[in-house]
Amino acid sequence: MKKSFFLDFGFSLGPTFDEISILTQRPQNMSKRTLNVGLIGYNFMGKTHSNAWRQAPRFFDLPVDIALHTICGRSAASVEVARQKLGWQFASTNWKDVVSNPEIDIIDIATPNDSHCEIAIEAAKHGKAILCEKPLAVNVAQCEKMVAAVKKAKVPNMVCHNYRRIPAIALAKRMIERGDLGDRIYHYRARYAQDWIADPMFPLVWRLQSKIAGSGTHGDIDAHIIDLGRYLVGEIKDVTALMETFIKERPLLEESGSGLSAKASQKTGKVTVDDAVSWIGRFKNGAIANLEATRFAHGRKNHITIEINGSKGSLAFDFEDMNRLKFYNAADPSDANGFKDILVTEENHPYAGAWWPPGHILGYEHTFVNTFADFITAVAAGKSVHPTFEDGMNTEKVLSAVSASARSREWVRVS
Ligand code: SOE
Repeated sequence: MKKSFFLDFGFSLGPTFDEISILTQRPQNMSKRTLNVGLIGYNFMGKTHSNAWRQAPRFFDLPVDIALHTICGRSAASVEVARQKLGWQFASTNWKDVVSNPEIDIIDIATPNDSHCEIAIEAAKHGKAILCEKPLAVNVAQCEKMVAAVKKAKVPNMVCHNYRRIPAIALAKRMIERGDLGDRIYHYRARYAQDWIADPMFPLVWRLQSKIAGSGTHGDIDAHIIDLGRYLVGEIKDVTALMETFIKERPLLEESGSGLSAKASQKTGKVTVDDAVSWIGRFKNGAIANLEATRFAHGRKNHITIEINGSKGSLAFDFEDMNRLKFYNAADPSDANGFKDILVTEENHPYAGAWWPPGHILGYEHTFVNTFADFITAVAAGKSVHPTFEDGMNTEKVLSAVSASARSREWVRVS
């Protein structure tokens, strides 16, 4: 380190230039340990995750700091662009180098579904904490291997079902546990609707290919409302389902395109996943499940609606108005009852206290930041946090039972 100008005269009034630059790079509490993250994947989810890793230690009082160490993807040029734009120190095109890098503490998997299993198992072997995008894998057998791997290695793990950490959803969980809806839940009704593939000319992206995605709308977005049902109401016992692929052939993807805004070429290929799924089922606690997921609902962009009816009241939620939770209390006087509109931004609401003053609302990205803050806290303590890989596997079991029922047209037990 360079000597201070003042030290030459036997006293010091402040730090040297080098010391100043170190101080400005590390504005956080110097005594905090820093955990290095390696992110595999850099598209839509790569972007949401990069933002969350950066923001979580800025807004939440976490026991450790986070460094965005390495971002990894298949194309050297694209991953370098992502590195610069999303703020990572290093870029790599080899995920095996990233998961075996001794400098890295946490592996974040944001790749297409068919690669989750291999990457997670390898990361567990190297003792890394693992955060994995949903669905956990493409089938139950893969999920079981992943659960076995993280259990054997005793590494913290979590599946990124970010909607659990919407403050209104976390408040719904608190209210249900407190008994605000009564001691019986009768109904869990959930709909997840989008429209980004409603155009038959939308190309055959990886999410429409069963080899890569496992399933279509089902694993992509039905998985989220299944996870929320398991979180808020309980485990599902049996199901009966209907699945449909409306557009069976689509233009192939133009070389340069990807993601949800991809471009079509002249050639076509087969769609090998579902476009929509509707199913009913029974929870182990006797409640009835009624779920629908579709990407063919024109006008619905990311529409998640939930209603839960219990013996003493009801809750209703709409993601496109995600700062609010509606509560109907059956005990209110009959001439003055109705749904109460709770603006979930008070300091004592889940997660809200880490953000802005009441009424200064949150958005989609905060669901990831809240999720990552909980994960970082858990990793610092050497623990997993819900939804764990085991939760991801149990959600996959429901997905699998629903698919089996759609094929057989019979009731299927979730096993
Ligand atoms: C595409 O349907 C997608 O990005 C999903 O993969 C996410 O899980 C969902 O939350 C938003 O839509």
